Amino acid sequence: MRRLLALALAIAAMVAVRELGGDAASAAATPLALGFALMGALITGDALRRFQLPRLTGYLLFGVVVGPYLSNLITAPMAAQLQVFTGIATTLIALIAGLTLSMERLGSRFAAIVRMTVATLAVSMAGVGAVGWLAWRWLPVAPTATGAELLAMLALLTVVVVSFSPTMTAAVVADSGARGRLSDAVLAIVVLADLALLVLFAVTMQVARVVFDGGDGQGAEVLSRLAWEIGGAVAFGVLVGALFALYLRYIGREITLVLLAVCAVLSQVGTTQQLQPLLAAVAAGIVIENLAVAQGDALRAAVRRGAPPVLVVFFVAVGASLRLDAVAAIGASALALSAVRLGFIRLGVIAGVKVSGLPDPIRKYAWTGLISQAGITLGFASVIAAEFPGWGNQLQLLLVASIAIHELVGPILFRRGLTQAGELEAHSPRPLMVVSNREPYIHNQAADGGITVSTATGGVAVALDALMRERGGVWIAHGGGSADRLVVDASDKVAVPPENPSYVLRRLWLEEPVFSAYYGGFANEGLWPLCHVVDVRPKFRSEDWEAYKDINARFAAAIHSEIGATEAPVFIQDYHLALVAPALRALRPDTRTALFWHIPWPYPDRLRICPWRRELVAGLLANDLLAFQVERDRRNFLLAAEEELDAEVELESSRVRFNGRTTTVVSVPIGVDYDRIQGFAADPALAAEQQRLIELLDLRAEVIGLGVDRLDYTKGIPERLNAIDALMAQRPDLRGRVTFVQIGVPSRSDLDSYAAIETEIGERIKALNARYAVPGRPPVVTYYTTPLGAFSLVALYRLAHFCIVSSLHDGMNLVAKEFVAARDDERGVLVLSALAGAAQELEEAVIINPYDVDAFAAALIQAIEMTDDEQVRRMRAMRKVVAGRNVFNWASDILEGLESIWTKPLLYSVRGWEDTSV
Ligand code: GDG
Repeated sequence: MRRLLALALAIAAMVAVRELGGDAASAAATPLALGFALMGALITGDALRRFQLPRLTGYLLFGVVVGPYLSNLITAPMAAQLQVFTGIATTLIALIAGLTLSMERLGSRFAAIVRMTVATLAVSMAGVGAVGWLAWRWLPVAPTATGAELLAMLALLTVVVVSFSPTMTAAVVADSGARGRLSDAVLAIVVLADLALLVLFAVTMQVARVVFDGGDGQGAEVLSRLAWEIGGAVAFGVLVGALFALYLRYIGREITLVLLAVCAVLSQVGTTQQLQPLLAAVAAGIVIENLAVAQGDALRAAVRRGAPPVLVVFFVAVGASLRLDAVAAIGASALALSAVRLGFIRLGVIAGVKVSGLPDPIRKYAWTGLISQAGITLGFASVIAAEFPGWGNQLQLLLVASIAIHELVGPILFRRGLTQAGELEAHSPRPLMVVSNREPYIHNQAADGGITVSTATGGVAVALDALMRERGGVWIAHGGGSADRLVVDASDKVAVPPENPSYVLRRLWLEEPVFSAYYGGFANEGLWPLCHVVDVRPKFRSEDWEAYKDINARFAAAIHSEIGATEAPVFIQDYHLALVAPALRALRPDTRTALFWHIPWPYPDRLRICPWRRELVAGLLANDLLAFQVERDRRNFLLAAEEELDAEVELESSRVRFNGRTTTVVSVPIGVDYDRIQGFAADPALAAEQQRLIELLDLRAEVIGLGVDRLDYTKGIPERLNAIDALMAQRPDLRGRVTFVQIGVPSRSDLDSYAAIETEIGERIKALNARYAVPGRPPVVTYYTTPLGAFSLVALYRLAHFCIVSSLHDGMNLVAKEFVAARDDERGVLVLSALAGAAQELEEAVIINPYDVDAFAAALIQAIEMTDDEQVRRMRAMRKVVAGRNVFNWASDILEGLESIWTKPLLYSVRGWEDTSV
């Protein structure tokens, strides 16, 4: 019923529009008519999308079907206004085509793409021209023509028949969400080819004018007109583009509006001054794209906002102007022409790939992207018809009929080509290359001579392993296990996971003393304390720096040798590998890399401690995407890029331009594998494991507190012990009733600073236990330094009444999130340092300052005495955050961000968690 009512309303409105359009009030009716066309076309486009067809085919079909009725609906004054609108639309589309041609993105491939374009054009034009010559007398244009006249007509026919549609190509890519080399290359080829064809068309038109209108003594005039039409258009486009780029850079407001105004100017000035408006628009687009690189995000957002209605109207108009009657009248010739065109384009692509060396998907599928024809071809045809009414009209009819075929078939075939080349979103993601210092599987020699495999502990390694199992690919890491060499093949690879191999682990053998200088030295005695605000002096030694550079270069060489033809994106982990990207780029300029910096980034004054800070910042800027844990780190990095390198930083879009490259810098907080932890929590074996832990750790106390840390001076363990000391001093009634379990896994113990903290913690715990011992009751602190399995850890998290994370400075801190993920009973209190990244997200924790002993002790009391209701309220809120941003969201935000940097709008936004149900 409602649908019928809506239909009746729509019909009534259309009639009203028609009435309005008849009189002077037509100005109001035009937008209304436009609105109806928009709505109808959008619905048709959406319907076709369900059948895996491009939306724009829907708009076209809508235009074809409704076209004849539109001419009834739209009155003459309205049509004139719409003409202006479609003028702007066509120019915007040409401008968008120009915007796709980024020299930076195409980089080293640009020369290859130019060669490919030239070869494809040369072969297709030669082929179409030759067949046209042979078949001329059968073509319904001017069969009896001979000599110069025939040549001029043939030349025009060839240029127009071969021409392509950047708009349709770009629209299919955008509509299908395709990304990859094929879509990149096809877009560039189409734009470059059409630029060349626009010039050729202008030249050929001048020749035709001389031939048909008598060219005696007009040589100079012809040349000057040509220079004006082409040179003037390019110059005007470049000027407008440069002005707009300046506007973007220095003002940057209301960009969508200004963009449309720029298109109106290009279209109006172009038409009235006899400049080629489309050529000017493409030129402007190229200039804007390549001058305002850092403003790319804002620009793309503006295009995204402004383009859809314009595109819909454009395609409907094209659809409405399609002459199906022409197809019927001269269908055979048009079909033959299409077949010849397609055949030679395919040959051209084969030749192009030969001379350019572009990779496989391009050889196989590029031709599908070169079929569509639309605005530019129609434009050419109508110019010819207008200037040469006799044979020009005949030619136009023939061209329009074949355009109709290409317009309908092209997008469908291109979408299929993209699907088959694996560039559509629906396709399974591409293999991945993960690079980290530490390996996910370690083979060790057992005492009995056998070989054991252990997995790396820690949430990140587990999550990346899960990701690799799903996507496949190669993980490159240092082989540190005693039996690692025994299980690899001749190229140092082993398939993992051992029980069900699904990806490859490639091991690097990093020998002493270089390894220690790189790992223990530069990374852990230099960068680690540099990036954490703690009282440990960073040590920077030249020999460590040399080792660091050397080993980073070895990682890069391994990536280069492994990546082969896979074009896998490279995901680099952490501060050990800051210089991998520049070394890799020297070997392989167009690899896509992202680096995640797991620890904080120092503020500018602290960064200045590092003698090689500039090399570090520049090295990180060799990545396409650089991600930090929290906004504070991202900001500090952007400051460093500005202050140390004078790089161009666009704060809003987070893009940094340095050394001719652009890097997107984002903050993407890491999460935990929430579902896996939930799975452990629900496991029936959990109760037995808890019982085992109660006995192992002597957990008889009424209240259990918990801390789980690598023994690192950044984790604030002595400060935690200070607070427990203060608590026991202030509240003797709690002695013997509260036990605090500290799981402290030694790490980096061969460095002095770590050995010192281990000793200090051991002694402090002993002293505490002696001071507050209650005979017959459990100790104040139970200290356990053997690593536990992940399942045991979850069992322990669920035994605790509260968990303390008291880092002095921490990138994120996964323990805080793991504790929350494990508590589906919605009980337990998280006492969390404000200085850990996690505190920015887990606002409902009891937030402490580890340096403020008394307040810290008071927070412990608050945790111990917290009511059930309050525990539930806080835990619920925190669980929502942790569930909504799990480690897979983290990885896919980074990887999707990396893959879409060039092919999709650059607006990078981190997945929101607000709507997640827990
Ligand atoms: C860096 C940043 C950032 C600990 N003991 C055992 C065990 N663990 C696991 C925990 C947790 C991981 O180790 C420790 O992660 P953290 O985040 O707490 O700290 P870092 O090692 O310093 O990590 C840090 C992190 O990178 C990720 O980006 O959050 O800020 O410093 O997953 O569960 N795991 C097992 N047994 C143990 O005994 N199985």
